[in-house]
Amino acid sequence: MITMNDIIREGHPALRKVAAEVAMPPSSEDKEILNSLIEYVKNSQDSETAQKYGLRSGIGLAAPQINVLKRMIAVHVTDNKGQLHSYALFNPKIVSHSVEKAYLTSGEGCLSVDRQVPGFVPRYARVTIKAMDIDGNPVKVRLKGMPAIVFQHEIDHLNGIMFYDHIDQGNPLQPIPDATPVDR
Ligand code: K2U
Ligand code: NI
Repeated sequence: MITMNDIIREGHPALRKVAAEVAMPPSSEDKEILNSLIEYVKNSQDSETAQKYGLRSGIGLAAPQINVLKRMIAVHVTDNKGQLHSYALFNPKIVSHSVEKAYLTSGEGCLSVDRQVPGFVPRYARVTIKAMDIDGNPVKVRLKGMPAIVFQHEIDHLNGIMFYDHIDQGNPLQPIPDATPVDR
């Protein structure tokens, strides 16, 4: 199982690289890696397991964060209507998005960043994602709110982008004009 020792931290060059597409159909090794990502996110949200293994709670994780430069992400997050969005995906791609922006009012964090970085992160309010599931079947999901934000944070990791790259350093806590605030 993945623990915090397996998660690389900012400064590690892999966090600034572009990850490679995963060949389809997925190999058993790639399926195991993807499974370990979703297992981490679920474990980290189980207080007993998180405490036992010292896991930092996460709602998403991308393969580059465990030094695997392949396009794989896991997301396990409940939206503000209480609907669970749980995905383990290969080669996710934002195929369309709203013009409208949104941002998490609490700002964002990252399992690979051991410090608070205050500031609002502009994201698309709604995204349509195409990807392959763990068995190599095509998936298409339309997301808004917190799940949309998490997917954008994780897909950024596949392109070597960190959440704070999007923050307006001149005025980090300036609410983003014409954007929808999203509460956790
Ligand atoms: O990719 C990661 O490092 C996991 C991130 C995911 C994230 C997505 C969107 C906005 C913030 C973070 C976090 O560490 S998960 C921790 C967390 C948990 C609940 C709400 C926000 C952040
Ligand atoms: Ni992150």
